[in-house]
Parts: sequence; C-alpha cells; structure tokens
Amino acid sequence: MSETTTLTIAAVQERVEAIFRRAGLNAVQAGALARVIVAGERDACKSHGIYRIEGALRTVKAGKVKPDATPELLPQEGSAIVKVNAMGGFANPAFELGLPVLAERARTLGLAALVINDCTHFSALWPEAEGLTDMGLAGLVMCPSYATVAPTGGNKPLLGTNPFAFAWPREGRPPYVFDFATSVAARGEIELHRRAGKPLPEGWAIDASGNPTTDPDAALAGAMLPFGGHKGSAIGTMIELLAGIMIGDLTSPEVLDYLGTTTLAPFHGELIIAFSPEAFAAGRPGNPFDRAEVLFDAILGQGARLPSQRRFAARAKSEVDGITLTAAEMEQLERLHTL
Ligand code: NDP
Ligand code: PYC
Repeated sequence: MSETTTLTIAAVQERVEAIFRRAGLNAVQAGALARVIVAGERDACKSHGIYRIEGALRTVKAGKVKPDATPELLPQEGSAIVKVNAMGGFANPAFELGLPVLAERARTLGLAALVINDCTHFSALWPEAEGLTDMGLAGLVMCPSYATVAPTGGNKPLLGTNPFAFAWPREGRPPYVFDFATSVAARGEIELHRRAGKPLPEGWAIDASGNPTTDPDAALAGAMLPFGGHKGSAIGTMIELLAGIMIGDLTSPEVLDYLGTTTLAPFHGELIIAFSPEAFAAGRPGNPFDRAEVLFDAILGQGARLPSQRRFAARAKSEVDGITLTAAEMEQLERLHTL
C-alpha cells in the first residue's frame, strides 16, 4: 500500500494558498482559489481538487489570467441584475464579492441574478451553489467552458462541458445540491483516467474521426459526448446562450479560439440566479421548506440518495479526520511550492 499523509483542512488551505502567493497571485485571488480547491479535496471531488493547481498556474504563466486582479462590483443600485467584473482574474473572488449584494437583492425582489464577466473559471460550481443556500436562498449556477463536446448528431467539439448546478436550502441539514457537467463526464475525469492509464467507460467520447472510443488520449483529441443525448446537448446549448451570449461574454468555441488550447483554464463569464422560496410561495398554502422535506423524504424512502449526499459524508469525515493525500499528491504540493 502506498504511503499517505493526513493533514487538517486548515493546513491544506495554508499550503495551497502559499503556492498561489509564491506564484504571484494577490491575497484576494489566492485565498478564494485555495478555498474552492481545498473544498474539492475535503469533499472527495478529486477532479476539481489539488489536481487543478497546476492548470491554474499554467494559465497564469501563459498570461491568460491576471494574478493581481481585483474584481469590481458595477454600480446598479436596486437592480435585479448584479454585475461583477472579474477584471481578468479568477471567477471565485468575483463571486465572493458579488454574493452579499446578490443575496440582499434576491431577498428584497424575490429573485436576482449575479453576472460575472471576464473571468477564468476552472472549479466546481457547488461552492457557489452553497454560497446561496448559506444565505437561505435557492439558485442556479452555470457557465460555458471551451469547445470539447460534440452536439448530439454532430462529430466535432463545439459545446463546452458546461457545468450546471442547483441548490435548495434545508433547515438544520446540508442543502439539496446537484452539480454536474452537461457532458457525460467532466473533462477532468478523462484526464484523471489518462493519468491512471485506465480506459474510459463506453459512451463518454468519440475519436477525431467521430468513432466511439474508450481511449482517453483519443477522446482528448476527439470530442466528448453530452449526457442524456439530445437533452444534455440542448441544456449545454442553453448555457452557451444564457451564460455566454446573453451576458455579453464568450461562448465555448470563442473561448477555444481565444486560448488556442484546452490545457489552460477557460476564460468566459458565469451566471448565478438566486430565488427566495418564501417570496415565490407567498400567499400560497404550505411552507415551501416543509413541503420540500416531504419530497426529499419520499426520494430517500425509495432507497435513493440525494445528490451531494456522498460529498457531505466525505466532508463530515474530513472535518473530523482531516484530508488524506497520496505520496504523489504530497510530492505535487511540495514541488509546486518550490517553483
Ligand atoms: P458527477 O457525475 O460526478 O456528479 C454529479 C452530481 O450528481 C453530484 O451532485 C453528485 O453528488 C450527484 N450524484 C452522483 N451519483 C448520484 C446518485 N446515484 N444519486 C443521486 N445523486 C448522484 O459530476 P460531473 O463529473 O459531471 O462533474 C463534476 C464536477 O465538475 C462538477 O462539480 C462540475 O461543476 C465540475 N465541472 C466544472 C467545469 C467548469 O468549467 N468549471 C466544467 C465541467 C464540470 P455527489 O457529489 O454526492 O456524488
Ligand atoms: O472538468 O470539464 C471540466 C472542466 C473544464 C473546465 C474546468 N473543468
């Protein structure tokens, strides 16, 4: 059995943040980035954990993201649309800046949207989704990526893996959250299979000639497939429209043209929509949160699990036992710290 090291969540945060600071990121960028990466490790979401540090650093080195950016909140007093310009930095600090204003507007107006423009986004969306439920709000989060997914019936990369998350707050329990790529799997999963020398499951990808493949290299050179056939293809397209074109930011094909590669983190925008369930349900019978619990109980009552249940169980364990890293992951952290 290979050697492992267990560190507290705070110790991993300190190490990851130090790596980003040494690489020239300002405190605002480094802190927010380290928080989402460490949250990924804490919640056993390896495809968006410390494995992502190298990609973020490569993107900084390539000059495609500004390590010293300070996000700016655009003045739109009272509007349901809250806009934050990430100023060419990462999306995560821009979200942290916009969230309190978004929450205040959603509570006042019943719903509000946060538009983040000019950002690099490489992380999972559930940290943003949970930011909403922490404020007692439900919400949707989405962003494009870069062209790596063929639309159903097509054979070339066009759509992104376009992640989509939803969250609903629950009293005294972890929220209901789902968060997934609109491709069969996140691109990070293909890369992790390649690194582990493992074949992909059938139905994930096609090669450069449009034939089905289970070879991760052939998949990376070809195209990934949308989840659920035409349904995932349409949802991926909706995300290009709402979180690309509608917010005046790049679509996945435009991101690929801009970057010229999928080895750097994508530069585009992000859309977060927050709802106040109380405001929507006002004047109608029943408390929306109590009614939601009835639905969740019925799902669980059939022996099904709720999305994020695995993740929250991993989080509860990490909070007690710490985060266990492999020797290769520890070596990666040491190496990146001395770059
Ligand atoms: P997964 O298929 O691993 O998981 C998707 C969701 O489904 C999770 O909420 C998961 O909960 C839930 N789930 C899984 N199995 C079950 C089950 N049996 N019953 C109920 N719920 C279940 O996600 P993807 O691989 O598609 O995406 C992984 C991550 O990659 C996401 O966080 C996404 O945001 C991110 N991503 C980011 C991109 C970007 O551009 N920034 C692009 C693409 C993806 P649980 O976690 O508890 O298992
Ligand atoms: O895993 O598909 C992915 C991904 C793309 C950009 C960030 N994550």
